[in-house]
Amino acid sequence: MPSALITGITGQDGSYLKELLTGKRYEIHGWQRDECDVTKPESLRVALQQSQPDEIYHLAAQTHVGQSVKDEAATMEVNVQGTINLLECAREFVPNARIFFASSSEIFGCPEESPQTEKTPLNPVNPYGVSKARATEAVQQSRADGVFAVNGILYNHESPRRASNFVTQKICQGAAAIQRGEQTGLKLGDTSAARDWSDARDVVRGMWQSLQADAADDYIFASGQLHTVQEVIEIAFETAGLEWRECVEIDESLFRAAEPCRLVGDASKARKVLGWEPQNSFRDLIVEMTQAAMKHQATRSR
Ligand code: GDR
Repeated sequence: MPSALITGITGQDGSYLKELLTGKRYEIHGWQRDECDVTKPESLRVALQQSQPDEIYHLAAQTHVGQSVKDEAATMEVNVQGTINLLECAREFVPNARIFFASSSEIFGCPEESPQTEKTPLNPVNPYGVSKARATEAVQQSRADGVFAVNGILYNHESPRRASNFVTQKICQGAAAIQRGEQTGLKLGDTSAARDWSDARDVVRGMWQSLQADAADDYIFASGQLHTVQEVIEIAFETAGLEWRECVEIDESLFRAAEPCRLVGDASKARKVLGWEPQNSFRDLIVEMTQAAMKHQATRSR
């Protein structure tokens, strides 16, 4: 029976990955921060020695871009030092383990080219992007030293399990709450911002596929399509049967100091080498998230 260790197992991606690997009969070891802290090498050592995983999925991170501006030190500690600690401990105590690292499109920031490929130069524009860029390079260094270490360069990916501080879920849950009369309006930042959004369940499948390949490499997982926050609003409010113009308010305090530009990914390599095939479309995903939010809120208020 293969075994896998997932850091950040309670997050959106960790929870879907756990289900995917359970279905493939893996023995799963998961860490939440209170059980094992990647910023503490000693706790990592104990956890790795005890679990002896064949595959490690390193998903634990400070994942909120806006928060990284407010707390740069903590973002660097968890995202950079935590990843380096994990790579070093794994090399020492489970040298044959295959490692997946959840990198991010934010490493490209304002890139020279669009769409981006695995060869696009890194140019992050916020502390989160800088932290993921440094960790991505640490993973590449580890690979050069002989470790099977993969960077999955993940563009935005969403699902009904997305936390509500990310914009798609904020909008879908907001529309559902307004429809139920629990909320009167929804305040948002820059609605002209555009992103390349995929379904988290498609991305998680790619994570697993990348560790089954013959050799370790970097892979972009993205839809290849740019959509705006405004499009998310229109789909979610239409699904909830509401007129968005009557509900959405722009709040300039929610604008970010530095927005990345034209972050859209070319996932040809993942498709060709790994046979990765995303299944869900942007529109269907936002409809599903809104319907799930309406159902969840209805159940909660019963
Ligand atoms: P992002 O996701 O920063 O791209 O990072 P987020 O959903 O937070 O923002 C997407 C865009 O929406 C704009 N926006 C708002 N965002 C939030 N959170 N709240 C608002 O009210 C709001 N109004 C407008 C933002 O300015 C931005 O342009 C996600 C995370 O999952 C990262 O961990 C991951 O690495 C990247 O995606 C790829």
